[in-house]
Amino acid sequence: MAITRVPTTPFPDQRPGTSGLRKKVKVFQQPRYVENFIQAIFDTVEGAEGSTLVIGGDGRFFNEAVVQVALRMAAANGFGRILVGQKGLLSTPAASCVIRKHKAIGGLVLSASHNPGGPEGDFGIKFNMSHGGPAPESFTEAVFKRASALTEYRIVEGADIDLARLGETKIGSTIVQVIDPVADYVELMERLIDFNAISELFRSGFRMRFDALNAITGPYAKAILEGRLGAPAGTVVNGEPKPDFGGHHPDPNPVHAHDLMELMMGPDAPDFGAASDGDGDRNMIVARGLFVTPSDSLAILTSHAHLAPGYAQGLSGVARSMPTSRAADRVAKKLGINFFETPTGWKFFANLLDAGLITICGEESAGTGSNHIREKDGLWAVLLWLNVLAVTKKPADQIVREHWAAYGRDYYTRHDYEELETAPANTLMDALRAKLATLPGQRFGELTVQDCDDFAYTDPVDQSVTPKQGIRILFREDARAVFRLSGTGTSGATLRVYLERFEPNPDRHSLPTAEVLAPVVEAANAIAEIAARTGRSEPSVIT
Ligand code: VG1
Ligand code: CO
Repeated sequence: MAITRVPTTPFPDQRPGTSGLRKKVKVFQQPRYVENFIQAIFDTVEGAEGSTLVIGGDGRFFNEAVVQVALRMAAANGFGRILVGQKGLLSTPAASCVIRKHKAIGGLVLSASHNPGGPEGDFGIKFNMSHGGPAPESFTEAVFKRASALTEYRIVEGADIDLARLGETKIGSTIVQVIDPVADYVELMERLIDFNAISELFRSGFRMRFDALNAITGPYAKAILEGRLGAPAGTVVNGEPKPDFGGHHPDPNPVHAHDLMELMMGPDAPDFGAASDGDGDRNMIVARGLFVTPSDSLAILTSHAHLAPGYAQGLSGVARSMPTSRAADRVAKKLGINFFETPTGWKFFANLLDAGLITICGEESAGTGSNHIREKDGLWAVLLWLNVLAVTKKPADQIVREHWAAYGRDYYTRHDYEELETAPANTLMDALRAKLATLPGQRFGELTVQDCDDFAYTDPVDQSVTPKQGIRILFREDARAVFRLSGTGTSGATLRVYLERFEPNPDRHSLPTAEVLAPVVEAANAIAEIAARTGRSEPSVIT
């Protein structure tokens, strides 16, 4: 086998963000761009020689071409065995599952997740560690450093591998094994979730719609919901993964999954609605006539998880990202289990999961997961919900309302200002930071600032400190506003403003969210001077 050492020069912008390196497809298509980044990863992985590597992606445009390059580079870099999903496909949770099950040293997951696909859309590459989870910042920073000084990459020249056929081939002495992307994942779900109870539920006439938004979860959802659990054919819609997601924006929220929302809010709504994102790690849950916020979903799953076989022993603890509402905190308190607040991004949960400090975790951005893998897991969350519905025999909206009655309701919304110019967006955050000391006691409309800070996280396991993870403003009226800049966007800057207000009074649990949160929105806009500093009078997306 001839290994070619190709001379290269570094690209200055290969610094991974919240979840891997995410750029426009056009950026990744520059000659040597993909190769450089993959080489920087391989140079950073310790013990690559002879070890097992997992490769797969969400099937978006450019996926297969990058898989082929990654295979030939992995062989040139001495990996012993490569497990690659058939047709180059693996959902993010399935990749995490395969890495753990087959004791791989890590995996390359090709995805820009919830970002749009197609030649004009986004692409991404992330590396997951041997525990199956996203690489921590220490690793991604080392990759960035390496990429910034790279002088050559290694590749084996040769024909493309046939990714359509399951089975083994070789590149030099490296074994390439094309695996069924769904099988290991289904087997794991079967151990955690009560498949019999859910089958019984479907047999009794329960109806749901799962909208895969033409992204990766289609084959997984079809295999499990329709194949194993007996849901009627057609339960999964938009189930074919497409390179451009069929024009869908594969972000499962009420705005981008509008067809599902319309159905679930209409007179012919089935019992339950769900959707997932580009790479299958996010979930959207909709009851009949009621969207379930991801923050509420995390709290509800925390209080009901013991109904599923995988969690029958109870939970050790729960963690949520800082901008996620405080609903899960109250459940943790009631159950007397651990509770942690982490920065945004799944990589911060891995240590807590590995150390057994938590069993379940989630983010306001529609990510929920548990210790079964080290990624968030869209379909798992949907199956756990179905398990809860099957055991309690209650409709989903009733479960949510009962939860509010028991714990109070956290009204929640997120305002995104997308594609801002980078400089003013940074200035907005800096100005906000600068005035933190003066805010407590100040009144904005009907709210008064009680406390505020710039969130810094000390990992309880390895004591690493991650500063500047978002600005939190707490109001005396039990409301909160959080500001941070996105780390997954690919053009300009995106400002995220997270707004919430706690309402303990059950008589006030059925109000329109926008109405309850209007004073918080107003105060947040005034404090951050959003309109003046961004020139925008409205957010681009409200979820
Ligand atoms: C966003 C979400 C964050 C999530 C990340 C990756 O990050 O806010 O909660 O973990 O996307 O999700 P940011 O930095 O843009 O706010 V996925 O499904 O795109 O991998
Ligand atoms: Co995702």
